[in-house]
Amino acid sequence: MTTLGEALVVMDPVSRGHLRHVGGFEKNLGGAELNVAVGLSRLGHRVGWAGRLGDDEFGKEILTFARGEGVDVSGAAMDTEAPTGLYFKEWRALGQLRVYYYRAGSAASRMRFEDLDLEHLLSGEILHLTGITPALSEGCHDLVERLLSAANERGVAVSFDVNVRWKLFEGRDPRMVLGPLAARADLVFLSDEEAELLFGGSDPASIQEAMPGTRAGTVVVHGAAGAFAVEEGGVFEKASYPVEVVDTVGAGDAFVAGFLSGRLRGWNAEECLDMANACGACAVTVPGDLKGLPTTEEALALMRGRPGVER
Ligand code: KDG
Repeated sequence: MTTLGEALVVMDPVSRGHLRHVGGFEKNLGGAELNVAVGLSRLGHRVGWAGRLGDDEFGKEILTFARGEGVDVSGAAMDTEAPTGLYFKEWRALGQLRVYYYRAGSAASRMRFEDLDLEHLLSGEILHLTGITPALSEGCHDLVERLLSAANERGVAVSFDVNVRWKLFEGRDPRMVLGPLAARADLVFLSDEEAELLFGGSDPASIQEAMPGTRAGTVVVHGAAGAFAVEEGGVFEKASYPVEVVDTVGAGDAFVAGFLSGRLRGWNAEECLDMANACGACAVTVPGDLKGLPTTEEALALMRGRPGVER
């Protein structure tokens, strides 16, 4: 399967508090779609990530890292005129997280539909996109619309994680941009708040009511307590795994990777949700957006109640 989106350098502060008081940062990598690709690769799947990176040190770092993780990056382009995007995290009092993006005008924001290798992108069973890409620029919005059409026409299933990033919308209404895109995906992932925003409720009944107006065969809503999936066959629910939370950023991507992994293995909705919850739980126990993404063995150990010491 394939994904497309912006990969970023992530600057994780070494201490909590306002960034003006923080003395140093740990350089990590992230970007929702890259996180999903790495997650799927660690779970043993063949996966490609496509995007546009600056032809700079950070772009080269991302490529090398993704290759090392076993992700096919042949769909990645390098831009000599625009940089790789980055963002800073700030952990405020009471664990409140703020992010500061430095990605306006980034290489990824200059992606265009005309430059895509459609054969490559649509060669898998599933194409995974998120609501971050259309928020990057008009060109990226156009790209996602046309890529969705191409996938729909060719019968490639589209997985769409709504992933609202308010700071990227700058006064535009995310509902107007993301609602029509989500309605054309086959599999839609939303957090509780995103379900409220797009479907008018985060309970199964609200989703069931709204689904006939969309193409989606499966809608998955996830929150801290657990997740449910709505399909033609009914509503399936799974509680999340209680773990020690260190960093929640990237948990949604780990969840998506787990669910898609289940799908690719031909599992039913309950089994997919279980895998998704296990992957999300593993991810939040490690700092960084993608460092805690588990292998199949790690996820299964949690699902079977056997995480522990290995000697
Ligand atoms: O889901 C985690 C992502 O949000 C993070 O890795 C960075 O893609 C990112 C974004 O746009 O915030």
